[in-house]
Amino acid sequence: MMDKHMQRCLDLAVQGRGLVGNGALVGAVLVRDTVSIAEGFHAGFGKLHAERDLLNRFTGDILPGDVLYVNLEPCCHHGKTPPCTDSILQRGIKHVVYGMRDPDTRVSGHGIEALRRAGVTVRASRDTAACEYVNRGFISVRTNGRPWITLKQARMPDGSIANMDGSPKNITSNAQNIWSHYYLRARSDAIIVGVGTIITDNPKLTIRHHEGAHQPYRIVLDPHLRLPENSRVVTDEYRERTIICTDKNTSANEVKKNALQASGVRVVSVDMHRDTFDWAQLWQALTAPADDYIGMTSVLVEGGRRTWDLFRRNGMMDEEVTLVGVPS
Ligand code: AOF
Ligand code: ZN
Repeated sequence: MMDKHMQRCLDLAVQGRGLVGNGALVGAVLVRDTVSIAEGFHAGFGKLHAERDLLNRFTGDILPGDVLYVNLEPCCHHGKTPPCTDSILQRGIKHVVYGMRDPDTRVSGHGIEALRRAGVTVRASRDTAACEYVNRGFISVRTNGRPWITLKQARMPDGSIANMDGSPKNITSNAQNIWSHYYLRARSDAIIVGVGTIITDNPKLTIRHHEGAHQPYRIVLDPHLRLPENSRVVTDEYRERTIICTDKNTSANEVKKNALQASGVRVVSVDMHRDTFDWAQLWQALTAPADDYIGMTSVLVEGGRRTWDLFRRNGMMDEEVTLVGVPS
């Protein structure tokens, strides 16, 4: 069983999913005599960090026995906000329990050191694995320079995914769809598909069956800009969350590219090596914040077959989930 205060930090942290961009999901709880007396979380890119959010809301005095729980090591750098370690020390917090070290090289261990040097007792939680799992995307971007990648595939028990005439099969049941919206889409910042999937299925790629979830970015790998301009991902209410990745050197039609951009869709141009995007450029374009784009840390690759193969062949995956349909 997880420590209940660290569990609460994680429950608060995930409220930032889809809002923190390429940053960390962080929640904080202030505990007095085993009872939580204040909470905070990192609610969005550029917004207050969890510890400052908590200390802003809690206006009372800190007592010497109070313990601050936070699922990520408090930061000690000047980023978009000032260091959390400063606010912890200024308010006189004497005990901190942290869930995991911060993989960001500006922090990694220095936050813990800064607090200890100032006389704060700093203890690592025993729930590190759970904390790292919640921030697997953030860790991946900071340490591997790419998002956490989940491949999601659906197939029949015999391995087939299409009918004899090549048209897609309806494989998954309603229950499986609800499950994958909840456990896969709602836990990913983005869904990736190849343009072929858009042309044949015209999917929505939104999260349904899940009240209150964020809507993920929808990334279409489309080297030659073949995407139909009337597809759902470029016309629906979430089109500003659609990102089309094209070949930087393509002769594809500038008029179409401009029209897509004008409708709010983001078009990212990346070098290609034969039929493969330059991965480093692709991940940089997708994870790095730019202008009003906040980046991301996790992707769900939903197909089709060529796209799965591309990711597999290049070792671009961290986990693979297969839903197996029931023959009718
Ligand atoms: C914390 N508490 O709630 C978060 C932390 O550009 P900034 O200022 O948002 O800094 C981003 C870095 O700060 C991020 O890479 C991670 O190291 C840390 N995030 N730290 O103490 C928080 N979100
Ligand atoms: Zn901070």
